[in-house]
Amino acid sequence: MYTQALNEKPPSDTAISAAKARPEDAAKLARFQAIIDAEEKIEPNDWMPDGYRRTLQRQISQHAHSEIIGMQPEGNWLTRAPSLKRKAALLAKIQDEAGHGHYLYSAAETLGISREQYYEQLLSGRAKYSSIFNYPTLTWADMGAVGWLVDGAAIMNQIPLCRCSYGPYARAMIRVCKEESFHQRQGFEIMLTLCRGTPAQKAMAQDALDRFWWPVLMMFGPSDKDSMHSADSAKWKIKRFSNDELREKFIDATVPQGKFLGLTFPDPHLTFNDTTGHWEHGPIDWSEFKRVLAGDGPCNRQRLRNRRTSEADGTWVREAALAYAEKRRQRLAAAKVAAE
Ligand code: FAQ
Repeated sequence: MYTQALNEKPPSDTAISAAKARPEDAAKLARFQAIIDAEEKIEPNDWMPDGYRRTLQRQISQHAHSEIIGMQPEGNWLTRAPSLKRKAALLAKIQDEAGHGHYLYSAAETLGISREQYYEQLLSGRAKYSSIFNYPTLTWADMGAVGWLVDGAAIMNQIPLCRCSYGPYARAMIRVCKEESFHQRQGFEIMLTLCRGTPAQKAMAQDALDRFWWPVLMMFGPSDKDSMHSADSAKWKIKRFSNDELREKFIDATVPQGKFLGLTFPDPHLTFNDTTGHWEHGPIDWSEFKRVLAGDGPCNRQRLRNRRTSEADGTWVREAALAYAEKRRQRLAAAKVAAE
């Protein structure tokens, strides 16, 4: 239960596909890879190796679960937003995240697993969702930090996914990225307002950065040497950049923004390397990442409990909708018989 643990490194999906390949599949596999190498899209009805399908089912559904669970940390501040304007913006952002979850479940369903099965994987604790959503949002400044940093990291990871080889995922990402960019800006604007406010407000913004910085860096996933899926995902052009490359791009983009805010980063080793032109960071505490994935982060239990409660509370709505659809179907069928 609650397991998000890192699994043992399995045999690579390419290796499994190759081992299982029957002679007639070799030609299909070659054709499949040629489509990908030519930068064309794989569509739901196209032939694809099992490993490609499983990778996408896993990644897209985890991504969808992240959007849905990711509504909770911000939902925590809806009733305490400091003004009507802030409340309206936060509400709209959270609704956008729900929309992203649903586009992503739709994309994942095209791979042969139903939305109900994906929900079941989440609710039973078998499926992962992004580690970042297991951290609490303690102050209003966290709404700034989530938008600025969490959505900022999400965009960095998702812009390349707009070019992912699987058509439905790539297309869903285009709208998601447009909305995430807006979320990032509203978060940065909350931080800017706080940093230009009273010393107490600026201290609140600094505290939010201090608590979110390292967990946000972990969002990009394990370092490349420990990333078990990256090799296959790169070959299949699902991933265009490695976890470490995206983490570095994010740090390079974000450090100047933090400096503009007049904030400091909670990393004494953060230094600009003039030779490489990149910021270098101190060691990431991967034991914390593993702990959170294993279900022992600050909010893992609460997040899943809330999700299960919402699912149970919504049962009557789903049942009523199905009963209404059935009545309507019967009425239309009866009207058709009467008209004949
Ligand atoms: N948390 O071999 P890799 C958002 C797992 S959306 C939890 O490197 P991969 C919007 C990984 O699944 C945020 N688990 O794996 C928003 C795998 O486990 P598995 C979500 C993680 O797939 C903003 C294992 O570790 N975004 O924020 C994490 O090649 C504000 C080995 O890792 C996406 O899902 C993690 N951070 O690369 C919403 C983007 N990192 O499955 C609300 C799409 C790794 O074998 C408010 N996903 N793991 O059991 C991806 O790009 C990739 O899946 C990575 C991981 C980069 C996350």
